[in-house]
Amino acid sequence: MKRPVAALFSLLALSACARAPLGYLEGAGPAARSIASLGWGLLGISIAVCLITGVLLAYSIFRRRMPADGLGGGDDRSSLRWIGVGLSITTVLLLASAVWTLLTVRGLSDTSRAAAVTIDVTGQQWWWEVRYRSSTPSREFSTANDLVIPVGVPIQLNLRSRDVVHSFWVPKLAGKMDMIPGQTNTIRIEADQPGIYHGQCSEFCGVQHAQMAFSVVALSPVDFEAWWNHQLEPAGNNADPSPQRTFIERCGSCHTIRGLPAGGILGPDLSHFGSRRTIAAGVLPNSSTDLARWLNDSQAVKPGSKMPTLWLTTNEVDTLTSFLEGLK
Ligand code: HEC
Ligand SMILES: [Cu+2]
Repeated sequence: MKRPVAALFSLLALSACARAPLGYLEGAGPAARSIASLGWGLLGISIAVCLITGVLLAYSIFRRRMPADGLGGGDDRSSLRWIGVGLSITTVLLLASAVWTLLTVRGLSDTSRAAAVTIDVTGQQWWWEVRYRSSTPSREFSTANDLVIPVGVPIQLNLRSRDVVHSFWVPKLAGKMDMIPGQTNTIRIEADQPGIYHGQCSEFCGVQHAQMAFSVVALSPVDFEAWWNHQLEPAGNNADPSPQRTFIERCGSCHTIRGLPAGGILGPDLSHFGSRRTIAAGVLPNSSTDLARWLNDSQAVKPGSKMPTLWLTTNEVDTLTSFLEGLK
């Protein structure tokens, strides 16, 4: 490589290292942390192997020149010894990497601590259905795109898909796990600290794959308990009846609002929609203006989405917007 080009590359690499928000490479929970250590460890081993190989190569090139007559001069036995040394180092390093990887993977599927909460997450084009499980059926409920969890305890996720293969990934909390139609894959996540952790579908699943995001909101156990109890309350039946009627007629075939005779399952459960962070799996922030945009023309906001543009009147958009934003 020409020297200026090499210099440019080193500069770029250095500035990337200095400025990259390395935070996302650090785990915020036990699973992500062991994956991050493994990643850094393997990176370190790879760099060491490259350096050692480079140094030995340079050494062998410069140390001994072929005599002018071109005949040997090398010592066969010492060359063989070097090959032996090289092979043993490689074998040890590769074996160590493999064992470390296997131990990490085994640690990830460790179920010795009982899961505090079990959540079914079903991927669909292009949003996440989230169902909280309980041994008491009346305490179960569904929501979408926001996964709320308590901190400091393992959470069991049962991952499924309703259509094509998706992949569930919250980089700061755990590794990726595929969501496969007709199969249930399980994964554990755990957050050390309260906070919001970004998640994203990481298996191409159709035109809006890139717009299939979600959030994991980690709360203190007390806040989590309060949140769960609040979610169980029926919503929507205390508003005035006209938006309810519009909702049941225009939206009830696809959406559920518990407490109303609207039980569609093609789209997200909207019972407590007003308390969600985003609209349509992270496409828009959840505000009145953005909800009105979505209701006006969902296909312009998320082309190809399974929610058709419904050609509502301005009046219908307005009443539905304030009705849904009120469902805290
Ligand atoms: C044909 C089925 C269908 C109908 C009818 C329908 N929706 Fe939807 N809706 C969906 C689907 C599917 C999504 C998920 C879209 C996505 O994120 O890709 C969705 C998403 C939404 C969201 C965002 C939810 C979230 O958690 O992010 C809102 C709000 C919404 N719809 C409101 C309505 C309202 C109000 C009506 C009636 C005026 C309506 N929908 C009619 C299928 C439908
Ligand atoms: Cu996807």
